[in-house]
Amino acid sequence: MYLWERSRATAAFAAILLIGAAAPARADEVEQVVNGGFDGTADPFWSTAGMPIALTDGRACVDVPGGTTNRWDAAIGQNDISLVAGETYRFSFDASGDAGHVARAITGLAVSPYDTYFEQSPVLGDVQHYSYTFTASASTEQGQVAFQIGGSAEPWHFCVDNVSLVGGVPPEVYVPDTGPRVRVNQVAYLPSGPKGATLVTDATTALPWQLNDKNEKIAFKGTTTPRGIDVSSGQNVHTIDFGKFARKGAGYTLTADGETSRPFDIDGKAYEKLRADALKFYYTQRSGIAIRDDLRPGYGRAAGHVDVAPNRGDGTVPCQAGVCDYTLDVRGGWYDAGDHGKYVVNGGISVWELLSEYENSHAVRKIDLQIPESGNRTPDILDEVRWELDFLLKMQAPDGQVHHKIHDQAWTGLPLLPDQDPQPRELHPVSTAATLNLAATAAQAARIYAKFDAAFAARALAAARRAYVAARTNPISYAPESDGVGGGAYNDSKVTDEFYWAAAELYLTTGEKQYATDLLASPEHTADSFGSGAFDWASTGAAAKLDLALLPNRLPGLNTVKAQVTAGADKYLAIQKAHPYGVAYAPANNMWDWGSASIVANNLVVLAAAHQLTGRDRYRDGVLTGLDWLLGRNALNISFVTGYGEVNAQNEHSRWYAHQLDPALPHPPVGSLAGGPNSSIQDPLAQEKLAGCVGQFCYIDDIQSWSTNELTVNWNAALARLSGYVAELH
Ligand SMILES: [Ca+2]
Ligand SMILES: [Ca+2]
Ligand SMILES: [Ca+2]
Repeated sequence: MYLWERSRATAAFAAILLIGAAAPARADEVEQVVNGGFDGTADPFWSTAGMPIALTDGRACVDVPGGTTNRWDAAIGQNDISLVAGETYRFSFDASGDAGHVARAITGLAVSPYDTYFEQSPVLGDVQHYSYTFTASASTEQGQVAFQIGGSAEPWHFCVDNVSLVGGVPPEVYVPDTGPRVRVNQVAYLPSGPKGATLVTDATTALPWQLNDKNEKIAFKGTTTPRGIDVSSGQNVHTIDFGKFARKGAGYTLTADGETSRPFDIDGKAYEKLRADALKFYYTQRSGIAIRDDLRPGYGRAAGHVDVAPNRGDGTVPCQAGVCDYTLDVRGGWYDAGDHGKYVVNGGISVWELLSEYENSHAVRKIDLQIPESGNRTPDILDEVRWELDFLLKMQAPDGQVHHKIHDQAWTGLPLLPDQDPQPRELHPVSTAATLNLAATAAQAARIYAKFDAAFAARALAAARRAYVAARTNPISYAPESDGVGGGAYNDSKVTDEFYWAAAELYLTTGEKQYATDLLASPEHTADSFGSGAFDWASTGAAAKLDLALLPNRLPGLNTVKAQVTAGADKYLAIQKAHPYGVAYAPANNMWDWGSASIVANNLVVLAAAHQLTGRDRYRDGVLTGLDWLLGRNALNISFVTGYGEVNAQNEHSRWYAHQLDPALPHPPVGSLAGGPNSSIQDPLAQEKLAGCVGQFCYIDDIQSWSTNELTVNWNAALARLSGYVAELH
């Protein structure tokens, strides 16, 4: 089995929402709320101190005090609610409030540990009816329905009426809105590149299609190629090839079978912006520094985890109990994903891929990322990666091994800005994988940063050598799968690939024979490293081979490594050719992995490497065709990149880009790559809405779906390198 998943604790509840959807009544529906209409009295509802309930026109109203911090600092609710695990409930109410204010409506446990079983945070205005359904997975007689309305700087007015929690409601069936049946890259095709589209249809014989320009004049036409049933989606599909049309322009559409696609451009410019946006993503992921609003309008925030309350801070972090007797200063680095954890193995692969983009591109050195270090004499991409490298170096233990990760003691809820996280922080045990991640990336950094900061380069190389020796001394310290409370486990018990990768980077930097000897003796050297997915945080053999193949070195028998890279690329090309959506990824049994969008992107990076190695057009064309899937030519008709394409992912799971939960917070920044379809749907929301999903359909753009729709530093590194390659093609 392919090791990909960040094992995580599963939440103890399931939730589903449908605004305004009235489920059909059933005989066994039971009202759980007493006096939800506030008839003559507010009893048995309670409210927090200093905020008495007034009955106004038969509704319950309160003057919410200003100056509170948390949503739960001001609330109205009712206790003694009964919930039965597995039952579906409809939670509904009428609410109003001063425009723009938010009520967090919850069903949860009224006693410690105050679990939340369901929550929604509608933005209020004039009176509106709200209705949601969810399925309880815990049984209790001590449930609670509440409206949490604190957290506002200024006072405001809130009213609620007709509060209802009805049990025995049939669950809603979720049907995604997939728009027109003609599926295209919603961003842009390169004028000189291939241009493919996919038509979903019942027809089994060829159909005419036409390309229209922005004035709706026919620019080109042809007939479709029937492709039968696509395994990855279960759909009957045709493909459309308009690659011979090469006229630049904006606002083109494709029409076939009575359906017209979403608009797209024929132009390469978008990819220059995308490559920069994909890199700019890292600044707003930074820990340990205030994010400047002048550099990222709408994203400014206080520094996270710098030892200012309520943060416990990352300045003197102890280990988990019994793990070590020292503390480390591990401030800085990037937050890994939508949580506040920092993980060496995921940071390591991200650093590698971004530095790899740097080593393979001259143009990227000139890109202004609008970060505090812009305008100094170091390329911004290196300044940004340095923020993470300094953190990785701090994670090295006194004996040369490296701590696997540092994160909160317990999982936190959403939304939660980094500087508001109250959880204690802990270092987790050292691991061989983390130690080798530092060896690989610090060795890579040593050769790249030497001309900008010789002292740093020397320090990095010394740390890399020390880590490599420490890993050889401790070769089987595996991070356990069970260590997934408060942060992802990132467990990996196969580290021959990490040993190979570290030896490769040390060899490329130093040219020393000892590292060549280790490379040639490694079982990875002759193994096929190009599996269903090429490389990721747990599988680094292919990453090493790309660097050995592309960078100057004198490794004996190097041609066999180059041949492995092109053989891997040929395998992905063959998969793509057979795929009617042009995907260079065909997981066994159509079980799409966690983070599939980044797996697709990284397989395309292998094609790009083969293009660099051989100059053959078919690899370049494969990259471009594969890109189309990420940007809208897919079963869901959605671009997995925020801000790119007419319909794009914008509610990725994050504690601070949590606009879906709090309108005062932003969406994820443009250029964020969503996780993408994940057949295992580990989160409760996906389990509710996507049960029984086929391949490509196992995705939902909802902030609660952390297993299909998170964002991470390693996934964006794949997008950055891929879009960087594409940006330089035209
Ligand atoms: Ca009433
Ligand atoms: Ca700079
Ligand atoms: Ca591994």
